[in-house]
Amino acid sequence: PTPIRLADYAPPAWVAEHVDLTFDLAPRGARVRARIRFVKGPGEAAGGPLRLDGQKLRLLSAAVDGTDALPSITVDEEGLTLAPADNAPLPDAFTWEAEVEIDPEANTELEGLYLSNGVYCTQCEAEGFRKITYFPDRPDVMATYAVRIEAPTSIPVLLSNGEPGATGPLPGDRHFAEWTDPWPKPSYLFALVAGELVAHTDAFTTASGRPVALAIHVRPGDEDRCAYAMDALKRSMRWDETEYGREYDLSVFNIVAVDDFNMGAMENKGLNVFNSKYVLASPETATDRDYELIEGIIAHEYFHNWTGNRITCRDWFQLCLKEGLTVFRDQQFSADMRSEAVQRIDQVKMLRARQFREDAGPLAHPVRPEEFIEINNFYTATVYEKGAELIRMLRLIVGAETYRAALDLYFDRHDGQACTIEDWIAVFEDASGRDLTRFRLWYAQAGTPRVTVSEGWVEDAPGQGGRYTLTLRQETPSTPGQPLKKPVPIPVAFGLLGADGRELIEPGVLELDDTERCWSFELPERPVPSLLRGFSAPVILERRSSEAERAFLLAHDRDPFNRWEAARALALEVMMGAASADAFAEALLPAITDASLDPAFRALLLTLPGEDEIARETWSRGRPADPDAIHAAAKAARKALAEALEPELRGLYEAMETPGPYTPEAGDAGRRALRAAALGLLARLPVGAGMAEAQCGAANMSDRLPALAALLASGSPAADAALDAFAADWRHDPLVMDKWRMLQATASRPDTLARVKALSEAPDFPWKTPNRFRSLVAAFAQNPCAFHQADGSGYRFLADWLIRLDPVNPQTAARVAGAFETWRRYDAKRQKLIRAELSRIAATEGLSRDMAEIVSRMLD
Ligand code: HT7
Ligand code: ZN
Repeated sequence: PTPIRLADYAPPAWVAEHVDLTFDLAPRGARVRARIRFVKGPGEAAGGPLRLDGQKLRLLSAAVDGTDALPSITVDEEGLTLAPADNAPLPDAFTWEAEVEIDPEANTELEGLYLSNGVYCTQCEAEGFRKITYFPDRPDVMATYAVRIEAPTSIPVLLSNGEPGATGPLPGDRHFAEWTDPWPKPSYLFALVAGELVAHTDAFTTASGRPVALAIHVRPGDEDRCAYAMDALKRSMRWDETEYGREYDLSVFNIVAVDDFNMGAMENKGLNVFNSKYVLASPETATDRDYELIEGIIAHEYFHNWTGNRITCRDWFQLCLKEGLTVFRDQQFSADMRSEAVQRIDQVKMLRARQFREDAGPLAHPVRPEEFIEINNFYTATVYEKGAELIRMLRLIVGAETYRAALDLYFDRHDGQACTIEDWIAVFEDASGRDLTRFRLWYAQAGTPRVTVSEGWVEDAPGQGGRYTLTLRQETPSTPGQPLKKPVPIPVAFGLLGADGRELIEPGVLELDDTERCWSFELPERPVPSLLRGFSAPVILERRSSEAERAFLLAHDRDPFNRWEAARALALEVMMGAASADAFAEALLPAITDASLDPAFRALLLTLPGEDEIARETWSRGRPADPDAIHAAAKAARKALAEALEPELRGLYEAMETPGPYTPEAGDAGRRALRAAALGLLARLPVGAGMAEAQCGAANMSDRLPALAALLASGSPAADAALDAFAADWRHDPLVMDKWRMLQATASRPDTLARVKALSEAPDFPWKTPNRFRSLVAAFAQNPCAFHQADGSGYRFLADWLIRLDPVNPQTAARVAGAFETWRRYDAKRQKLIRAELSRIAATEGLSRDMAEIVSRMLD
């Protein structure tokens, strides 16, 4: 297939103003009647042929302005074209009517209208609406919608976007419900849900006093697991009012949890649809991390109401316009709800693990890509997480107040529009008066800049202070299709510390706006610099630094991010065999036992880098990564650290016990996290296995799951019985069993692949449900050791499953295939094995567009 290019963008020839849809729901033959008012579009092609996208639709009838004596109509696999004909030119405005039949039950791709566990639901982003009816399925066509749903009364709940309207009975045990959405929206925000659902309800009053009825709809039996999601929703609504001045704009806000879902959630106007994993939580079934994710994702989808829905993207190349901004907003929200420092560290860990990895491999692409074959392949860490980092940098560069002014201007200027990154940058230029031409490069250029640091110190006279010079130099390695890179503006937040830990000057931000820049400071003593505080830019900072200096920053830096960063750098050296565990333990000890520090932060200090991170680091230092050697070294380092800190770890384990009943509140969660980190290390010692085994009996999942993980890591023979007991308790709960499968898939045990294979071959393994597939197959592909077995059996296992899933659910299959993207990190033999599997996938007949694109990019 030929790629779609940003440079080829043309405004639509026709735009839909209003859409009337009537659904007659049935599992195998659902009928959709559409009445769409079209007017000429703004572009050059205005008034020319009308192209409507449509896939897997059976066209039953069509009419223009009420007559089936149509202008010329040509139907193909991808849609239809309505062209003026001699006898029937297209009028300046007209009403298109069509009735189509679709097959929700056969829809395993989970795009368009499908059935999930008996619940009808839709997923239209990015291009799913074309599987529901013929339509110009592009985000710059924004229309109002009126929807009527007709269904058997056995399906009591009928939902769509906007405001509820009439409901009533129909002959033959059927009924209907009507919805109208007054806000013009692109088709990707359309949604319909129908099923036997129960609602957890609540209410919210907006800042200007408008009441909003809130409801979370779930399958019967799940209604008592919605309270946290509802609370998070109300907090999100209030936060958007106070922090961004954005009020909700309908009288109802509905959320539905479904079991089959390709991603986390979807921000359809007034009707958010969620993967049930990110809604349902109870102390017994969900971990603290689950609660945190629920809070963040509920907020993210809610915030889209303004950043994505009221102001949307002109085309899919502008995806970061809504996603980068909305991720940044949800990050701000989580920082306000929880510990800002802990949130920032977690974000950076994720950015490095996923986005830096993407930027360094064959799938690297700019935050605003310039071409794609399948847009589903571009919902990436680069678009989302790096996109958010760009906004964080903009805010740092212009300042918090100007940022808010720019956002106010953005909402004022562009409400109701489909916009571009140029529109976005323009509001910042207008609000700040700054020229941000060079900043745009961040959107256009792929790859992670490397910033190297060199320093000089010239003493005035002994003991009299001197001149400190700091030189920063940037370079971005080439990425696919972009061999040469230009320098980008990099804000480097910094401080200069004296020997006693004091700030020698007021901390600030250095703007590295060229390939190299040098700054000098007159100081009373030679400083230790603390650079890139708060991770002020998405770059790799390279500075030669001694163990002593890192220990100093770990002890004294007032920036918590750089404190943690110093600990991480030390830990990496230990795990790569370049520093001793004892020295690291000594540096770590004061911080982890400092009761004035947040336990969640201390837990992060105590959590050693994963083997994947060590593999990345090894490769970036120019050596091929050997997963077996890395595993052995990491295991030894963990054990050595546990031995060095044993009494303190035991002390922390005792001290961090949380009294009282479980609450998901961040303070308690932090104590549990620190306790789990201590247990994770202690489990490397004989004493720890028993402690882990005992904790496996905990009533809440936040204590039980890490205990089971620690028991597995300890190699104790009791692990199997504990796994069995867990399964016996939770066999009835698919979301909890996902955790059970994931633990086994990511365990570093000699028989991991055999176990995973056996679990995947069990006749009751529902692999077509994405959560189940991810919990086993995708989780195994993240196993740093078992996946990379030297004989290639791990790679073969993944490839076999991808080939099986691809025809069923290409979007999820292609996403999981990304596990191969790091193949260049490994030794020649493993590279050859992975290439062979990728080639085998590529040669599979009937491969989806999603998979074909991903695999060919990885092979290039
Ligand atoms: N905007 C949504 C992205 C999305 C998606 C969600 C569910 C299933 C398929 C999907 N394709 C794209 C989710 C978000 O970023 O909020
Ligand atoms: Zn989003």
